Amino acid sequence: MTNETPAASSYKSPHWDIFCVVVDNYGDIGVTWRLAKQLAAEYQIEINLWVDDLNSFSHILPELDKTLSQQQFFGVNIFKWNKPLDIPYRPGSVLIEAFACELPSQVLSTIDELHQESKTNFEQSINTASKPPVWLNLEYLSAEDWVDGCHGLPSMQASGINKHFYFPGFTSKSGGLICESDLFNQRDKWQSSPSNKLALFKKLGLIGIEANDIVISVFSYETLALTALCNYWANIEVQNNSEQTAIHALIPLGKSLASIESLISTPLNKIKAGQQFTVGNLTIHILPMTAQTQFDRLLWSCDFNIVRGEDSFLRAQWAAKPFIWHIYPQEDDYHLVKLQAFVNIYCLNLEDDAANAWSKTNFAFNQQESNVVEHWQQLICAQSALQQHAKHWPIDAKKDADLASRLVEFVKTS
Ligand code: TRH
Repeated sequence: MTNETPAASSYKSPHWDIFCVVVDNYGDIGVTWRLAKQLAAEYQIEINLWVDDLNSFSHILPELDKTLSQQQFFGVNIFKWNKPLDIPYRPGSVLIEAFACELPSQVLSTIDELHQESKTNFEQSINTASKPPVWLNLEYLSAEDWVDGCHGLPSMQASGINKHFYFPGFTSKSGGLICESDLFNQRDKWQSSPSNKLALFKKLGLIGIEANDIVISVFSYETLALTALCNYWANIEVQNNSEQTAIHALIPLGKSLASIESLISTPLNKIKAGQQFTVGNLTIHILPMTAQTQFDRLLWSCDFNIVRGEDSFLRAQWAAKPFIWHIYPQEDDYHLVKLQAFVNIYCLNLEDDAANAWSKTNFAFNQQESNVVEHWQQLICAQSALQQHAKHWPIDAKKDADLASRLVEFVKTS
């Protein structure tokens, strides 16, 4: 170190840094953005969220200015993470790498320097606060059994610093689930009056939805199962030859549209937000992507939600409505193992017929099977049991503490 360069410890502050690489879609930024907002709002922690792709981020935070290298929303400092890093890194008390993203070399060398300083100070019995930040790798959510055994484990890095693996999960021994402290109250208040959902639909420009119509949100990847379901919903009246409640599918711009292209006879590149297509009993409404809080309210407002990935999957559970989870596909169909692990815990206290229909519908949807329609019909027969279960599930799943509060405790004891 030269005389001109101050010691790394002289920059140390109590803030937390969260680094996020947008690998694919919106899940990486979706999860880190939720966590950052909650830590800032509920724990008054200064959060620096470093994101490498502001364009993806702007889909779930429309106010974001993609050209700015630094900006603040909801009390969170958002930094554009250019490679190499062109904003100086100031070590804080916690350093979170989301989903094993590779941290910038500038960050790694700074914490290494802090570690060396703290070792020297310890050897010389000098009492300073020059410890490196608590370093965590925030992992993907899974309901698999092994999560409990791996949560919190340290991994010694070449520099001699421990990095801890933080695993979200559904058990008390895991890292918990992201859930804002007032979320369930807000949801219950919202759902207590149908006028809230109707006002939201109006605000979104959705025309023709009556209070008793069936409204289904669809945020999935491409799958033939969705095509089959939409065809079924469109033709229900014809098949049953009876008066049928109208069905509305609310579909944001994105991957689901490839699966309904044939149904509405409109090429993908001509489908725009705000359009509406009626096919038999089904009306498809095309939505723009909206901010996360509005997306949550949309899930609260629908009768059934089809969600995907990691974050919308959890938000569908918090919505207390029945849902299908289109899990992010992985090599060798490993996602089906993850799906089964979740099905096992979700169905534990669900009566057999409902559990069977729900599980089969989810597997058929994920395996692109057209017999998803048969399972869906069974699922509708078990609707009231499913709805009741969906209402209780969030309390069971959250347990005594959410992810942010467990994380804050974890940091205190690390
Ligand atoms: O976008 P995703 O498919 O992200 C995926 C998964 O997280 C997957 O686990 C991961 O491995 C992969 O990315 C790399 O699905 P997910 O996780 O549901 O994220 C979507 C985010 O977008 C979520 O935070 C909700 C948000 N969203 C909005 O804010 N507004 C919207 O209008 C919509 C449709 C979504």
